[in-house]
This record gives sequence, C-alpha cells and structure tokens, in this order.
Amino acid sequence: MLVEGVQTTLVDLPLHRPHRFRDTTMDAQAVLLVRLRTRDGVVGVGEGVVPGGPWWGGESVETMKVIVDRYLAPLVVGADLTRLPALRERMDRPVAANPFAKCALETAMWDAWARTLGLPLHALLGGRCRDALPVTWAIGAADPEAVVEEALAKVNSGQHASIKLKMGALEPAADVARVEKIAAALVQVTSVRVDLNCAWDELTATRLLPRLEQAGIDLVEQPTPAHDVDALARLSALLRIPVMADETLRTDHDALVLATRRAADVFSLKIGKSGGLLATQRIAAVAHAAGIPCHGGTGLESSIGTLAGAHLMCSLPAATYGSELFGPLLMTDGLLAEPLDYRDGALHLPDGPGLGVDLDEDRVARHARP
Ligand code: MUC
Ligand code: MG
Repeated sequence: MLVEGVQTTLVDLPLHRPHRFRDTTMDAQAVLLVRLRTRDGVVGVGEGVVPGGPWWGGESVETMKVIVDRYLAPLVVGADLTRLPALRERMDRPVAANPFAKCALETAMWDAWARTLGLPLHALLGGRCRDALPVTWAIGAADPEAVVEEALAKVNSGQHASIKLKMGALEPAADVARVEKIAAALVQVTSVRVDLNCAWDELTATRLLPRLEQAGIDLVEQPTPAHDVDALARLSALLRIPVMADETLRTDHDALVLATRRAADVFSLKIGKSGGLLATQRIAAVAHAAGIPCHGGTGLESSIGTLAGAHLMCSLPAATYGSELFGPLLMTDGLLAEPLDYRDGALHLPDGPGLGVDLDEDRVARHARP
C-alpha cells in the first residue's frame, strides 16, 4: 500500500448566506482538496479548511497548500500507508504547528488505506459507537429578527435539535441584549448555545454570562482568551450551564490541563485544529478518562472534512454531546457525486469504503481556482 503521489487543489464553495464571526464575515468557504494516490491506483481524499480565514488558528488554505505540497507530501510519497501513525509523527519534525494542513493530508491517508481494505473508515478507527450524530445549526452574528426566523425554520424542518449563536461582533452589553431577545423567542422550542470565540475578558464574562444563563442559554463556548485556563475554570464553577472549551483545547496536553483543573464541562473536538484524527483520538481518550463529554465541532468543512470528523466522532465513546457538522448544508454546492445523509436531525454515516463518498470531478472543476 505504497503512496505514489499527492495532488492538492484549491476550491471555493459559495454559501447560502453570509456567516458573520467576531471580526470577519464569510460568503464562501475556501477548501484545500487533497488527493493521495497509491501505487495500486486507489485514491484517498482529504480536505483542509479554516472558518473563513486565518483568524481562528493562523492558517489559511493557501498556507496549507504550500505546507502540504512542499514539506508534507514528500514525507509520504513512497511510504507504506499501514505505517500511518509513524508517518503522522514524522510530519511534526520538519514542520511545526500547521495542524490544519497536517489534518488534510492525514485524512487522505486514512481514506486511501480504508478504501484499499474495502472497509468504512470508522472500522479502521476501532468501530462504531453510534451510526449518526445530532447536528446543531450555527447562525452568525446577525440581527435578532433574522436569527430567530432562520432558527425557527431550521428547528421546524426537524433537521436540527439545537442552535448555536455566534457572539463577539458587538460591544458586550449590546451583544447580550441581542442574544436575550433571540433567546426569548427560541428557548421554549429548542436548545440555544453561544460561542464567543475568546471575545471577552474574565471580568466581562463574570458580569454578563449569568444574564445569558438567566435568559435560558444552555451552553457557553469559549468566552475568554485561549491561554487563560484559570478564567475558564472560574467561569465553569460560577455557571450552572456547561462551559465548552474550543480554542483552549487543541492538543492532548491541553486536554490534560483542562481536565485536571476542571476548567471545562464539555470538550469541542475538531480534527483540523488538533492536526488530524489520531491527535483527536488522544484528546478524546483524556476526556473519557476524566468523564468529560465531547462535542463534534466544525471549521465549516465541506462534505469530505465533515465525514472524516463524523467517522471519528461515531467511533469515540466520549462523543456524547452531539455535533455541529452542518458545513455542507450552508454551502450551495459540494464536491461529491451524492449529498451527505442528513435526516431526522442527524448526520448518518455512509457504509461505503473509506469515507464512503466519491468526488464529482465536474463539480471540483467548477469550483476550482484557476
Ligand atoms: C467555532 O469557533 O466553533 C465555525 C463555524 C461556526 O459557526 O463557528 C466556527 C468555529
Ligand atoms: Mg468555537
């Protein structure tokens, strides 16, 4: 199962509507598509994304392409895929950081390996704990009326059992007033969570998060800066509702610190921010040992990255806090021959070999950058 070559392609997938974060708004998702071919002619696919640009983790699809083409691909060409863990470790020597780039290539390696064996990826990851994942729908920092209208449409469609609201784009008190207005219209019909992407200092969070709790918000994600584990610990102790770590949780070392200090009630797992499936498995093992439930987070992947995350989340005992793997539903088109199976409020795993899906080369060509 020797690797013959690696090819990368940049594509841009339009969104149904703009998605507004703290400091940036995206109306298309840029994706680095990775295709890895073995000498037996099997092609594995992977993808690299960040949520709308380098604001989240410092990487972009453009940096990922350079890192994969010039530094990572030469490490795996000619290598035996059954040595994937060793190959993945080897990537960390010539290339520091760059977890999103490493995840894109590692995913293609897993897909090629599983396809060669004729097995679904989840089987290679240890087998299934579940066949499907509930999918939270996330809404950007828009006006309350627009947010409530979209949220009710999603909830009433039966496709989503919970809503995540992005915060941080407005001045804190105005943002809380905006979310209180939205919550008043939603919390009787669905679970509403908020994600602040590290926007507030601890004093602001201590003052304002109890108001969100009072308004019926069910979970608070990453209210304070990524480095400040103590602030998360104090806020987690202050609030009855769970605090979920996202930017603070990238490695198994972070997981150990967060678990030891009881600084997070839920872990947001994302294969991109952690540098792939293997590294994310290690984080989930720490969570399992500490009794901390895990949530399937998103970087707004298209279908390939979404499925890679879903195969992993369905194989993890600790992954009991649902997911927000909604990316493909926000895009007006995808790269696959068949759409993913979103049904009855959940994303259902395909049974085919590897990721279980096939590229549509016409679609790839349609969205590829010149
Ligand atoms: C995050 O910080 O959780 C990706 C989509 C979204 O709504 O949030 C981001 C990532
Ligand atoms: Mg987040």
